[in-house]
Amino acid sequence: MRSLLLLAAIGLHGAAAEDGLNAWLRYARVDNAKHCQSKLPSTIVTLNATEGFPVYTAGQELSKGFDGIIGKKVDVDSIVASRGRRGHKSRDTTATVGTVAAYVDSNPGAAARLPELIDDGFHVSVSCGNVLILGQNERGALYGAFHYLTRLAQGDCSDFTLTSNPGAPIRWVNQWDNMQDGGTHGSVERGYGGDSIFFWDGKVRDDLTRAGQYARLLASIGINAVVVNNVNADPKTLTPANMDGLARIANAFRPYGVQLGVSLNFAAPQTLGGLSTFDPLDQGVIDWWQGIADALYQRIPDMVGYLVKANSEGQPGPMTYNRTLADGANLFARTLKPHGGIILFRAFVYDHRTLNQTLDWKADRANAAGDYFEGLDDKFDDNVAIQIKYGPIDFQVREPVSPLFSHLRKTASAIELQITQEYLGQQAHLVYLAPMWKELLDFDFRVDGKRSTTADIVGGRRFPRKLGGFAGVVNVGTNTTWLGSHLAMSNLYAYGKLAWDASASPEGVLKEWIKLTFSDDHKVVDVITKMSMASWPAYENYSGNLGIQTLTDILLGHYGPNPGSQDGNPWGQWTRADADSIGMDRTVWNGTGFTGQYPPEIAAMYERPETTPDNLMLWFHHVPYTHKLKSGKTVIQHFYDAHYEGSATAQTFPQLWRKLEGRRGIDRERYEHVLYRLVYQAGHSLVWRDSVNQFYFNKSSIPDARGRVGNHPYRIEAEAMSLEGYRAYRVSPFEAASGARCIVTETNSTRATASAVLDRVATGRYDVAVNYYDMALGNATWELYVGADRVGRWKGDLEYNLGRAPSPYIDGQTAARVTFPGVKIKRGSTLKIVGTPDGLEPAPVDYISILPEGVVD
Ligand code: GCV
Repeated sequence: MRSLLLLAAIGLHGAAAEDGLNAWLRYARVDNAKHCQSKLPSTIVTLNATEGFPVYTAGQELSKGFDGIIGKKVDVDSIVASRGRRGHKSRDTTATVGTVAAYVDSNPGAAARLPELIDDGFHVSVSCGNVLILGQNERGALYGAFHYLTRLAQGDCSDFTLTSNPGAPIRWVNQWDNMQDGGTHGSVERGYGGDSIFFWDGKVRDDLTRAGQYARLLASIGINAVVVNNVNADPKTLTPANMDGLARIANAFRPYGVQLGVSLNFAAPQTLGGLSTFDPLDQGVIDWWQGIADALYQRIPDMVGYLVKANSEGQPGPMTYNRTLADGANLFARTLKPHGGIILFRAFVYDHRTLNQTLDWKADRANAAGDYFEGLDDKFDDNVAIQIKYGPIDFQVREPVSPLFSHLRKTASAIELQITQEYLGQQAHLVYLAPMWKELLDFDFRVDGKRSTTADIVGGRRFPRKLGGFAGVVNVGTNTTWLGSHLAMSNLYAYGKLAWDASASPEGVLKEWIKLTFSDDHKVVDVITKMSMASWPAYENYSGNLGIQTLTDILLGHYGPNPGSQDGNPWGQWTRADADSIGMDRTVWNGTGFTGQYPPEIAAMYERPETTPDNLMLWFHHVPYTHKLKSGKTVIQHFYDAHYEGSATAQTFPQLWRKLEGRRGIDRERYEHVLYRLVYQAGHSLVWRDSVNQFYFNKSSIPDARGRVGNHPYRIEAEAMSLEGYRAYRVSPFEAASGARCIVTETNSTRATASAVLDRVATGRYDVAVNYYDMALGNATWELYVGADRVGRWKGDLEYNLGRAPSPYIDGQTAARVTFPGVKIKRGSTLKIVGTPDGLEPAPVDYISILPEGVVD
């Protein structure tokens, strides 16, 4: 269907429909193409290129890019550098692309003039139609070609010279792809863009076209490796047949210089190999793993290495045998060493079963990584890097940077970021993450009283180390948009750009992405920039502020609001909210001691509420709701206000986006796709606002100073309407419904009606909003009538249109809103909802809002 649309549809103002597959590499024709034609070279020469390797690919990309972006056909001539160029007339202008070594081979005198490049670095010089693109290695040459094309695609065909080296050698992405669909996590764990592009039914897919296309996108932003399978690894990934399959994925990646990595299951020697143990110090186990490494490298000589999650969330690990994490990591490091591979060993180690909130005030999951890695800094082999999630808990909307970065001076580290928006709206909410990442990367730990930013630590600059860098959990899927949303792709683009150069500006990178993905139409750039830059602060405001974490349902889908789910379980994402106070006391003097894991200057700052930034207050301190913040507001009033502000910002997104209808680069298909999500987000942000505010109002009994919380004069509660075939239903958690209740049909097969006479509504035009629940167990239908007129009809089909985790419950995850603008209402007319259940979806309705112009509630 989608591809038919792609072929057939011509969007607004002739803009061809786009499905997102080419993301920012569309090579769309620029406005000044004619002007640029004469500035392009007339030949492309690749030096020592071999088909299937990056220099060859660079030549092909240049040719394709020149054709698409500028409309000039330029052929590629691949030559062996030492034999020199053949058959070119001196008046030809040339784009030469290759490695420094190949170039110097044919131009020995040039060596002294070339700038210094490190691994993957590139040099590009464009002058009067001649283009020289050199990489320190083949991959670097391809990066240089993409850089040049990226400029052309933004309409810039001016001369320039640039030398660029990466800020860190490890620039990987992780995919949490399962070999087998099903179970609680489906095809891609925490993936919201469809099934795995690599695996299906326990095997590597036959058709790996998407794997190659993914590698192309990644190479264009400087990513050099992909770990293709879930860190919750299936031991069967390592059967001979699957290793053959992995080799096919590596073949699909290789033309783009992207290396393949594999996640391992620590217990595989036992579960797959049939050994009696998986003790990392057992010789039989060591030999087994050596056999695996040899077998993999025999098939994939350029495999990058491994990623290992151990002793975490039920995964096996070395501690099962009382061995250290270093024993575990070094086991693999040594098997990789002869092949030149490296291992990223995750610091996400904690026990989710025994943490006890009630019995132990000092228990704290945030302490786990620091505790488990204590004393191990000089114990890891030099081909190990520790992969550390940015915060000590788990990809929350705001966390302090993990102190472990400052503990590892001898051991390399990599920061783990999450592009897939597990706790940040699952791509159904626009949340541009680069500003958050930037804050994390710029954080200065003040180790030994000296500037020690996260970026400098993982880049191996603060404590000189040859490894280190970035790991981003991406989780693309088979959806043509890759992540399930066109706008979410700005996060992947920004991730690559920051991994290459952590000093890049999130806004600058965003603008570049907009121009490449849509167009350089100034309105398009302004609007998407405005929405995106406002999106993380807005999401933080309506999902969990002051460092309390994303107040989502941590036991189920990690998506909708459910503040109560944080506490009372051993997962340790606690808030310790009670009737008077809230927050985790992580101080040394009275709390869990976590602040003491930071170097002294930072520890002192976080130890006292007076010096802790407001945005992390509840992360570090347990304070009364009436505690005054630096802003002058109390904690509870800040909660109320922030949730109103954040959701008000989200209301502006669809309005802003609508201004782009018909603008250059905004084709109908992408316009509708984005609008659908932004409208949904605006509605769901209100669900967040009301749930969180109601929850804390209920806990604290402190009213909102501005009288908004619990006071909704425009709402008609569904349970207060006249019901025929509907019945009232108590929602759990209570705050996920206005008034704690909704209505559901009495049976799964009969239509039901809820009606109310609008005798207190003055005649006029109103926006009518209906809050309902769209569960994943059926496709109910709702119809809304005013008098005899049907205002609208909609279906419970969000599960097909949004990639967010499906849920079978009536709760904050499935709560949604549909709005009908400008409905004519006469005083005294009857408002009626007709619900037709389907499957196990009983057409639930929460409330209806009759909103005068400009009011949203
Ligand atoms: C792959 C969180 C996620 C899990 C994930 C885990 C991890 O807990 O919810 O889905 O597992 O982190 O990073 O290992």
